[in-house]
Amino acid sequence: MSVTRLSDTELKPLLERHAAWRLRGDGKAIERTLKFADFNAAFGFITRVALHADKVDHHPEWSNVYNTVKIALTTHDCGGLSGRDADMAQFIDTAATAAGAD
Ligand code: H2B
Repeated sequence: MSVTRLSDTELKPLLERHAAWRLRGDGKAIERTLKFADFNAAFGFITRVALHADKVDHHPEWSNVYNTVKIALTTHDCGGLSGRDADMAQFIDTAATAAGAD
């Protein structure tokens, strides 16, 4: 399926709306680090995001060490950021707040 890469003009409001996310150096991904109370809370969050990611067929690049989850969002199909990353950032921000993440 073809996915369109966001233009710089479209990228600006995305970054403003999702203040916890930073544009990666190469401009092809946004990144966020989340800290939870403990591993249980972190893994619960990971599980909810994973099930959603599989449902919408858009998968984060991430790592987990105990209560810390690092996430990068990018769209492989267009080699950069697309509306799918904006939608995923929105889902993650809501799930993170619900799970009490910093
Ligand atoms: N996830 C991400 N992050 N980017 C993609 O382009 C992508 C994906 N493409 N998950 C999907 C799967 C694609 O490979 C399958 C075939 O639909």
